Amino acid sequence: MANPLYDTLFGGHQGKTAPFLHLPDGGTVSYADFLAMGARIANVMTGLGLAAGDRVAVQVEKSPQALALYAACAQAGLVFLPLNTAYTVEELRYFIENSGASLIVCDARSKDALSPIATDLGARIETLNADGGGSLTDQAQTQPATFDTVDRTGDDLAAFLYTSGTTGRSKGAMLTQDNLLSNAQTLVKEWRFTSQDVLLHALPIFHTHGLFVATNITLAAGSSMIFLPKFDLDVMIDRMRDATAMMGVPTFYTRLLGDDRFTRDLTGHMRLFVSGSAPLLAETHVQFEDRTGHRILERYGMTETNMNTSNPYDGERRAGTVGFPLPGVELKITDPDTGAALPQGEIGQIEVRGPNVFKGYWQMPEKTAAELRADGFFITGDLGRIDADGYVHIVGRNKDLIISGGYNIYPKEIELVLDDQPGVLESAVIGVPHPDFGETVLGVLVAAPGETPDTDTMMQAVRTTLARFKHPRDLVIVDELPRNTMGKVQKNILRDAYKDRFAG
Ligand code: MLC
Ligand code: AMP
Repeated sequence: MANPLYDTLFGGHQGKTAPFLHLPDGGTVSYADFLAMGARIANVMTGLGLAAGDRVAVQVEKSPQALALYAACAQAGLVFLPLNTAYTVEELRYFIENSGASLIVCDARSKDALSPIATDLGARIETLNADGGGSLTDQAQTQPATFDTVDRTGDDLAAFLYTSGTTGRSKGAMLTQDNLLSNAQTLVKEWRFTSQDVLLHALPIFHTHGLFVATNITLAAGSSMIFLPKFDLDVMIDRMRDATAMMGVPTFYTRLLGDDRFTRDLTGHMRLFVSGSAPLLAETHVQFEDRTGHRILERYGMTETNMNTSNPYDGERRAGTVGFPLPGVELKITDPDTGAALPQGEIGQIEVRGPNVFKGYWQMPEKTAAELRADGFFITGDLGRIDADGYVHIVGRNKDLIISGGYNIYPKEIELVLDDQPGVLESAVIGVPHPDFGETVLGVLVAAPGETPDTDTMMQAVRTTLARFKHPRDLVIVDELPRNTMGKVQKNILRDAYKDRFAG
């Protein structure tokens, strides 16, 4: 027996003294030390009584120890459930309860707030702080640096990532070992990663991009990462000279381009710049090439599928497109009403099938059936077309979703909070263009008859309920919302009316 994910991504680096992580203070963490850290944490978790298949809910800052917790889960056969550090306690309660997590790992600052949830659920709670300290790593120190890897098959679950739904309820996307492994191995080949690469890593590690793309590729290639806690423009520019590749959301690229220190000279040695998670404006692609001589490689992925398409490493990286389906991934454009495949060139919904496609939503068979067809095709909710040369273009979304700085925001979730506020009859939350975040959130409200809702009170309610990145940047009060003959709010009319609200 074996454990394909652990054996392939981690186990092969046993005893290797080469660096895996380059830290902001100039220090490094070798592969061997990283694996030892993971094994010690795996010993702690099994000592707490966790067994294969149990979920570990994790809301911690980015640190080598946080990444070692991911390695530990893989080695012990536990399901890793990373959570955005911006989530409020109210948001976390749902994820923890829904997943039935056996262990919660959080920053010491959140322990008091999360302990009642752990008690209700009969879950353990341990801490891991931004500096790597905490009860989890304290216990790990006295544990053996080796751990007997738990047997798993490629079809066993490796991770849950929660993704919001159009009804406002989040769904736990179940990702198997094979989903993660197949994608990492494909991307290493497609993007030509080798052990010589050094990836500039400033993405969060609680989402697909920073964890399953950037980190898993590094592990699969045996390369190393400059592991930064977050995107900081000065640090990015400072460390660029030590890197060979960078991955980022479009905001990374627009911020870099906004700085005069970001030059052809600074980037001359770089091998690859990858963008994804949100649309990269063709204009940004062109400006980037003018400034640096590099063409950004844009790819397209999702929580449920990891990466689906990529522009070519060799060959034309076409601005405004997401390239071709990756090897092993089938992609078709279908009629949203009938599901029938559309002729080449027509716009329809994007469906994908392949070893990268998730197993379904945790304990939500109806939602799974609605999006994941019996024949294995997943309905992405994105609208696109394939041009005459085979490049996939994403032209819009068939789902009510805002993507701000690479974070997904489901309007329904915010509308539910706004509608609940005194003096509000109804609300519509829309995404409008924003120079830094690509899109940002605007709340449009209708007052109840004779009422004048207080927008400050409303923002206060939003703040206590929802993560900061979901907060509307502004609230506007209108007489009525535009509706079609079926009574459905026409958000396209609102988006058009407010498209210049945050113009740069
Ligand atoms: C931070 N803020 C945001 C925000 N990020 N608001 C809206 N959208 C965001 N994305 C808040 C901060 O809390 C802060 O609040 C204020 O906005 C300004 O913060 P900032 O300092 O300018 O932001 P910063 O911390 O620099 O973060 C911006 C960012 C970050 C773009 C660097 O959001 C980021 O790293 N995004 C990457 C997201 C990602 O990894 N997505 C991948 C998903 S996987 P205040 O209170 O100070 O005003 C996926 C699949 C795939 O989509 O295909 O990859
Ligand atoms: P998430 O569920 O957070 O992983 O977000 C996935 C969504 O991000 C996709 O369904 C797309 O709408 C969007 N997305 C990811 N990459 C791109 C891209 N390169 N261009 C446009 N949209 C993208």
